[in-house]
Amino acid sequence: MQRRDFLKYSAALGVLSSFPLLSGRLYAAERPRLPIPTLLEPDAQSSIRLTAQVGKSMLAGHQATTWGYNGSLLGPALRLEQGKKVNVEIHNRLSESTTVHWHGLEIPGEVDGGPQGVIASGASRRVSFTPQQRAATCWFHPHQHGKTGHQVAMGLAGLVLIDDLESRQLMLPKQWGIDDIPLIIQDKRFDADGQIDYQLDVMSAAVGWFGDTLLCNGVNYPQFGALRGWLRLRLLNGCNARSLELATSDGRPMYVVGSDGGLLAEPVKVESLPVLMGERFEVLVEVKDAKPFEIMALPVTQMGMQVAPFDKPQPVVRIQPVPVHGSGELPDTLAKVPELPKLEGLNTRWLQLMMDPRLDQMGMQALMAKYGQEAMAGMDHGAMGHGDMEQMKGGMGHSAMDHGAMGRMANGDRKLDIYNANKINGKAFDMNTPSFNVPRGQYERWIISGEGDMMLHPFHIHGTQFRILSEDGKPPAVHRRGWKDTVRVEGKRSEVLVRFDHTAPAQHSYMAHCHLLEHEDTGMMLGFTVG
Ligand SMILES: [Cu+2]
Repeated sequence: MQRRDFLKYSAALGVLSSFPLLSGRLYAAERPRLPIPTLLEPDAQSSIRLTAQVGKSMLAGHQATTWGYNGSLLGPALRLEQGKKVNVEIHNRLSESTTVHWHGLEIPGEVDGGPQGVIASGASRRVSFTPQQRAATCWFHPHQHGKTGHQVAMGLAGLVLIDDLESRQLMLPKQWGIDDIPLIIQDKRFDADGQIDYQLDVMSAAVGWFGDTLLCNGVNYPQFGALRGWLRLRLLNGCNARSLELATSDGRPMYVVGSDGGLLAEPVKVESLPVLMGERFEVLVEVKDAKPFEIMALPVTQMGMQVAPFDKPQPVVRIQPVPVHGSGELPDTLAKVPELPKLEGLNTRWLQLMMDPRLDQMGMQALMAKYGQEAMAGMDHGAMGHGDMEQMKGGMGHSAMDHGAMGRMANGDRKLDIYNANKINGKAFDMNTPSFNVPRGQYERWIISGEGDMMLHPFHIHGTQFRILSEDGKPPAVHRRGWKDTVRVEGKRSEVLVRFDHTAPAQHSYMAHCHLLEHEDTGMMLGFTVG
């Protein structure tokens, strides 16, 4: 099935095409249009059908084999209603097992789609749930242990939009594909044949799999025809390992109205917006005049992520105003976000993220060997943990960085098992052994520590929308104080206030893990039960 079969172009382009004289001038002919994922709502039987399948997509000028839901790349946007039950029938037409995890949804462990919710090749699974949480932009993606990074890289990801009464009453832009648009941002790398070039190896297990091409809704640097007025962008960082920092090309501000789990109390104006892997933010930008602008991804100081072309700002999408006025507004107030409860006396859990020091060192050496010093750009200032920068530079010299040296290291006293080299509290992920049980309905304070390495670990917890108490040793930014399911951990400690309102048995435990997918796939994950 071709991508056009399920990714329909924006209706705003229909508006534009009624101005034929303008459209030729306004649209750069060579720039592809931003595909908008089809909205998929439950049918009369409250059912939605999702099929994970293989297809072909034009990516970076080549026909590449890609995977998608109900199409060849990415998937539809499911629109669900708070309090309304949905039955999702998931068919797996891939040649390998997969799972479908509902990232950000507060639903029972049985239907959460973690690594235990396996759907064999050719098989199907039906899950039913009723979202009770507030309006939010969530997403769904595979969670097949050891394969998540590959399956996401191949294209499996889709959005879940939850609506509620409060959100419907706001004057926010809400015409899908016209003034309410998703931007699913992902980087990819291609081999000489134009195929997606994925590896899970020492380098990617340490720093993550990253690419040299930025895609927005599956297309490199597309353009979108926007009404004059407020434009709502539902941003998803769908990259395996790359954190993003987004800004407009002309410096116009963005107003953050929502984070992972719902709307903020009021809009927060930002000049640029860091978005971690797995995170979503909803922002409004004002499209006032006829001047086009870009949403840009600025360089970030994350190991490996300043390799060219990401040493310079990269365009994500071009926003081209069309001569029609929009009707959405930026409200002064958005949603009720409750005050934090009293924190004294809460049960506290400690989650220490750990990387095998040999993986840390070998991964960075592999990165330097492949990309040179530029891969380390921005990383010189802080301590680098086990693989201290000066020691590494001194120790490697000029000639030690060949594969022989790597091989000798790998065959040292114990062979490094990369699939179990990342850990939490000293243990790599074990699907059969939940790490602890959390009483249902009770607040807990979880401290997630990244002390010991300087890697970025966006830490995600299933089954809950939490509140960030402190983030990497600092108070959270204002726009990160609402509902979240992912928190930044980068060398220091982060504290979150969690509560689980549904149960998760040992056979379908909830996961807590790093959302750098190659860290997750190589062990930086634990399962826990709620009951
Ligand atoms: Cu990590």
